[in-house]
Amino acid sequence: MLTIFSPSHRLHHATELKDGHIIPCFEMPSRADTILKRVKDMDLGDVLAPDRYDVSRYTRVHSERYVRFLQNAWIEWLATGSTLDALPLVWPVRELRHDIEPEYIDGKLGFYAMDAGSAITSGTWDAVSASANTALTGMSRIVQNEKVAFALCRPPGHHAGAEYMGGYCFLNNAAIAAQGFLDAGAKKIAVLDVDYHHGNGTQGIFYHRADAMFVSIHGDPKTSYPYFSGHKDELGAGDGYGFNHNLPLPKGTEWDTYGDALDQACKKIAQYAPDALVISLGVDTFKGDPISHFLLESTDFFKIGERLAALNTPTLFVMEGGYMVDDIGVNAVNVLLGFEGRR
Ligand code: OKP
Ligand code: ZN
Repeated sequence: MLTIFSPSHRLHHATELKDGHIIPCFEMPSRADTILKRVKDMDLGDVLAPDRYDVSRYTRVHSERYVRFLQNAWIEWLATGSTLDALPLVWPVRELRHDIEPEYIDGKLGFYAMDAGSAITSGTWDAVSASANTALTGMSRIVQNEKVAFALCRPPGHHAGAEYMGGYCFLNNAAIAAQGFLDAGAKKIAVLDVDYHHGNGTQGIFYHRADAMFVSIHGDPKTSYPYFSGHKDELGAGDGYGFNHNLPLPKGTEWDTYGDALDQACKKIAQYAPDALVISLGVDTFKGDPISHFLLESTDFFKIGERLAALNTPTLFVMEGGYMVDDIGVNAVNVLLGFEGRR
């Protein structure tokens, strides 16, 4: 299968707060490089650079003012005299005002963020736009009759909502690609999110819509990030009611339980019969992942790919999380090899 990859991902390398210390983000450049190396070592197929796309492709799922914020944030941050990572420190929770965009960057950062895990740096815009373009290029190849493609996106996207960043995500690559399929003529699209963390951003973007089904298998939000979405009773709203399905699983989940949930998810998707399928591919479900709590083995990732191939639908894999840097190449590519019937 084709892989789409841009070295521009390296322009985003940020820090995060952990236990009172500022450390390099778990979401680091070596992740994508490790996966690319494995793609090449296993001869998965050709590796292409992404095409360029206009920001109007991103504003199909994000608000214009949010995309403008992402483009300008670093310059506005520099203008305050700061030179290190731009991190939010104040958020408009509950009864605080959500309707007025602050003029000052410190306020804007909180206004457009769900957490403090998504620092903006000098290269963030270039990296996140290349990441979205990577997903769009994979989508476009499938529209041109490729059966499957792997968008090796970094930074990831599934926590980014219509108007917010969070969880290392800025532009929602999977949602931008899914909307791209619809704009290219697809009538129905499904996004299946197998990252350990609930894809709150993708869910929110399509929550009111019947032309995009969102299904997610993830750590129960009662005990896992992002904590405030991903429960079973989130079924969609309005026209979108019945087109959103969450399958939260407890910490410590192993393949048997995971495989059952994957079967259920695939059944929902098969009933929906989408014209194309987008997989938010996180491999942080691995037993050794430093920030997640499932116990999948490297060989289990083949089985995920095999199950997805059985849906017999044009499929775009979009890379999301996975933080055990040495193993993520093997685990991510095992899904793709499983999909191709190679193992
Ligand atoms: C992004 B993706 C845990 C901190 C959690 C954010 C996690 C974002 C995960 N100690 N910080 O879904 O893999
Ligand atoms: Zn994750």
